[in-house]
Amino acid sequence: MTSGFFDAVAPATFEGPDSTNPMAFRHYNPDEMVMGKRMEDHLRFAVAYWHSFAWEGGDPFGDQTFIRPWHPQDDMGRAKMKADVAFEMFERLGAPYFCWHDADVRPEGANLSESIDRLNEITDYFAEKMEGAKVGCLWGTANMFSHRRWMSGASTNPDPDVFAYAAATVKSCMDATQKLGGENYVLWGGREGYETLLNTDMGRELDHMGAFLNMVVEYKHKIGFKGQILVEPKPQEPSKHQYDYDAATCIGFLRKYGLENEVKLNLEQGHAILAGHSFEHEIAVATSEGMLGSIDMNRNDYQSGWDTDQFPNNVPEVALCYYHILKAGGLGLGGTNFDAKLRRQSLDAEDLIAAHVGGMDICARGLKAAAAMIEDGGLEDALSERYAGWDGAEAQAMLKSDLASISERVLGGGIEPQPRSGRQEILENYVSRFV
Ligand code: XLS
Ligand code: NI
Ligand code: NI
Repeated sequence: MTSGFFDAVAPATFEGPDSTNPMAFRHYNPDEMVMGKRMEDHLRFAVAYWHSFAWEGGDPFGDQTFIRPWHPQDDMGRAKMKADVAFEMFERLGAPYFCWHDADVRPEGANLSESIDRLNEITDYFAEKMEGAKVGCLWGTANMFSHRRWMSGASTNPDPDVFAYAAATVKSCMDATQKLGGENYVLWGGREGYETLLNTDMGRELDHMGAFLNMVVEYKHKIGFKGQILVEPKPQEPSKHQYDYDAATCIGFLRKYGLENEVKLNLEQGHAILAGHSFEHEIAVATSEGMLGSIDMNRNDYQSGWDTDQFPNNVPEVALCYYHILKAGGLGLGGTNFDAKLRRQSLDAEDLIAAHVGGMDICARGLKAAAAMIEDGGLEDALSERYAGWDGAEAQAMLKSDLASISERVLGGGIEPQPRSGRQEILENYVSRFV
């Protein structure tokens, strides 16, 4: 028996590029082979439990707009009803994965022990539903930013009791992620930062965050968790400044605390925009360091200055992201998570399905375009040609040389560099042929 929530919505199926059915996939065809691999296995889509089922449609100027049968979310019975609906949606979409925080799957308990009991109870319920279903857990995480106890940070809190509470919370969420066969565990530090430097000892807080992450890695090995540990950069919001500012900052942090071989990055388009980057840039930074873990493929509005978490709708942008991902060998254990929410006026069950169908389709189209560019090889050829000078033995030797000898060679040999075109417009025109 189903919950009935989606009864009025037809199941999403693949109908091909010419379909005019708004609820059908035109590009996402899970079994279609792209560069020798099933499309589903490239994209590894995940639904975010928090935005799709727990978020109630509030914004800073108004509260709840969504009225769902599982509201208010303060009761375990209704948490199970929410899970029933969530798993129905995963199946309808053919979504291979979902992601969750402790706070969106269970109501907060009177104390940590009750909160953990509830987390265990609801994730046991998930585990039952996952038996025989095709959906898996891409990642789990702890919400250490909503409750007032986290207002001054979790691992970076000036109060050691909050650090301890955070450690116990993350342990419980890692245990639950492992129980669900999760392929990754994510840490996003929305309150790991500051509101004002007047009350903040930044060096000390960073040391605490580094120590905390080392404990997470130690615990991963202790319990034999086979997944990846990922941190998710975001420069600000909700804090004025967050320490995990962007991919480059996170990589520096991981190296400083000896975690560069243990922790990778979960990158999000909206966070890239807030940091003044493109998503493509963040992905290129991570792949150039071998540290791409997974992606949150939700976009920001370019004007609002908030993390608006909209479903992706821009094929050229998405295509270039997958281009870098494919070039780096794919998402591996990571996936494409829609950390995306409906607009608060999109009230209907149909809106929820349509949003995911559209997002999945845009990504599929982007992936196909990216694969076509890789197979054609035009961009790679242009790169090889641009850097060809470095293939020579003399150029390579120079990298191990020193300023004085190089200077001698330049002055003695009369080296006179001749500028060459970067051919940007030609390359942009090339990309337009595929997207
Ligand atoms: C918030 C983050 C969050 C993480 C998981 O901006 O994107 O949703 O992905 O805590
Ligand atoms: Ni976000
Ligand atoms: Ni995210």
